[in-house]
Amino acid sequence: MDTTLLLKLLTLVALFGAPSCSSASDHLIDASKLNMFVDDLPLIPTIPAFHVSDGVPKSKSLEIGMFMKKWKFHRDLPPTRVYAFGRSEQEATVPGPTIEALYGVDTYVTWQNQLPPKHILPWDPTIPTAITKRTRGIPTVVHLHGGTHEPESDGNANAWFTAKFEEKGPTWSKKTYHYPNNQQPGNLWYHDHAMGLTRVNLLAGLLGAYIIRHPAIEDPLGLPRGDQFDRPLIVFDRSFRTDGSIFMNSTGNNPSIHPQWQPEYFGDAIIVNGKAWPRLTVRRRKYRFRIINASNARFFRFFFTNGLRFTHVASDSAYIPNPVTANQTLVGPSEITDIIVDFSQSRSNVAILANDAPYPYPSGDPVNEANGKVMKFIILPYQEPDTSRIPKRLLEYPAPDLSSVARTRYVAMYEYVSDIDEPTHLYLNGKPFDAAVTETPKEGSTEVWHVINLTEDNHPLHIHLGLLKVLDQTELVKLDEFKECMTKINDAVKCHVEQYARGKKVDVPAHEKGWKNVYKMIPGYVTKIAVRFSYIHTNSSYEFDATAEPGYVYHCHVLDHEDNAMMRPLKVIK
Ligand SMILES: *[C@@H]1O[C@H](CO)[C@@H](O)[C@H](O)[C@H]1NC(C)=O
Ligand SMILES: *[C@@H]1O[C@H](CO)[C@@H](O)[C@H](O)[C@H]1NC(C)=O
Ligand SMILES: *[C@@H]1O[C@H](CO)[C@@H](O)[C@H](O)[C@H]1NC(C)=O
Ligand SMILES: *[C@@H]1O[C@H](CO)[C@@H](O)[C@H](O)[C@H]1NC(C)=O
Ligand SMILES: CC(=O)N[C@H]1CO[C@H](CO)[C@@H](O)[C@@H]1O
Ligand SMILES: [Cu+2]
Repeated sequence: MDTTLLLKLLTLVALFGAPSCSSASDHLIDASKLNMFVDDLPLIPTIPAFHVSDGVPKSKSLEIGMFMKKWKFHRDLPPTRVYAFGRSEQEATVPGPTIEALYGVDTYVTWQNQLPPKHILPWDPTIPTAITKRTRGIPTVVHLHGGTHEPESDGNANAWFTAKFEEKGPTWSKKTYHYPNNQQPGNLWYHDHAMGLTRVNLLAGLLGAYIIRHPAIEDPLGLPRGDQFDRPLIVFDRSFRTDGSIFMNSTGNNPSIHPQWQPEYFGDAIIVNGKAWPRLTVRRRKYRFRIINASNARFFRFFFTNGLRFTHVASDSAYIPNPVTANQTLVGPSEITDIIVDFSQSRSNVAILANDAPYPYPSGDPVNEANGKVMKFIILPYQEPDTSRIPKRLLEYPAPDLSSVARTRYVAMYEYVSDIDEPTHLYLNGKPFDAAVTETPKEGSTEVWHVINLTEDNHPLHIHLGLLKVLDQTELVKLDEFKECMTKINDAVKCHVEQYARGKKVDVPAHEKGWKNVYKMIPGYVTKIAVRFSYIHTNSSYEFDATAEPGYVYHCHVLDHEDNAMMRPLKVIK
């Protein structure tokens, strides 16, 4: 290390304090030494997001805090310090309580930051980051992922706040967020979205499920219902030290540029609903599992080791028109897959839910014994009556009207490397987050975006507010030539993208053909998506002002990429 670099690092340490987990205590747990399937799958507490008075559902205001507490991730692990959502410190859980909202009934949430000033994980002040000026405190802000709501309640990355709202980011506008819940029923989740801290705040535990139910149209479908048979499974990966603490490397891959940031976090233990490789005893009948991939960067390709198949009924955001039965499913970070598993079809009394996605996906290391297993289902031996069913038709929403596309855009994904060939940062369209907004869709319009992945990774692209439908995925031929042009002038039209987007076409999997809010962008491909800036279940316009400040964002949902800084503003205009 040269002396200027050393000085720079020492200055940073002096400014921000030594990262809480320095190498001296980095004794990692070997995840493969932990016994699997020894903890029961926890039943995550639910919070109804509405009141019922005289049989009529009414809107509700909730206060939900973020607390530091200890959490047992595994029978044989010491308690782990985490950040947890809950109505009180005692109630708080990892993942946070599942919020159950009702279609058409407003929910108001005051998200309260109750965190002590010093972060339990290392972070990096050299990437674009929320940094407090006057006080100490951990910036947080909550985004309801998949929600159709006003910009002021969207959890803009710069709308962060510290404990007791003592200090606030530049786009902070209100304490109480308003979720109108008047979109299509489906699976959402809430999580931290603070500038440059999202990866560490989620790693610490700030995430939970949010379900919008519309009983009038969902109940007739006859799918499995109730807390026991309809359950979120929130899956993420973590590594631990022998003292139980979460391990995140405090040394970056380019420490002279970014002392701590690394391009992808991978943990070796797979956690479901807050327990490492849990087990669940199930009856021989159908269950619905809403699986949320809340990993920073790990993709999962789920399958059952005993060959048991499952049926997709929805993805993130919305139901699909017809059920799709499969034996495996690839779930990218922040993607949600909503499946029915019929354990009466199981030939054995045990089914292991496993994962075989390489990491980073798709060209990284193969899974090992530890991260290749997810959880175990113990299936009771006797058949039992099951009145739930999987109907032939689910809920269908109109396809995008491609004859009236308002605008075509190109979104190119770039990764930049240092002279030691290690990634330093990633940008969309070659622009940092704080460059002037370039994506300004008209409220009510449908656009077509060509997403051009010029990197080696698969990036799950997530768009706030707008819903997307994948149209096609086409391989780029003569990639080096095209990339050279793009690297020079960063203009897909002038670089004649249409002359390069002529390679293999990859089919969109049947269960991902519906409306989504995030999709995996294959490296070396152009993925064409229709993006709709209106509701999909009705032709009425938004019931809020989507054009208000601070606007929305779109970004890669590999959290380590999003933080540095694969995120751009998105401003809806009239
Ligand atoms: C932490 O990251 C540094 C830099 O990439 C690497 O050399 C080191 O092996 C990592 N430590 C662990 C425990 O993974
Ligand atoms: C979860 O999401 C991460 C990043 O968003 C992705 O890398 C990972 O593959 C996903 N895992 C599963 C099981 O879907
Ligand atoms: C799933 O089915 C396909 C063919 O239908 C087969 O090629 C694949 O090996 C199966 N995967 C698993 C995990 O059983
Ligand atoms: C919305 O408009 C389209 C085209 O005008 C029409 O076909 C459709 O029935 C309308 N949908 C609803 C829910 O009114
Ligand atoms: C356009 C481009 O550079 N694409 C890259 C995408 O990722 C693959 C590897 O998965 C690379 O080979 C391509 O160069
Ligand atoms: Cu990414």
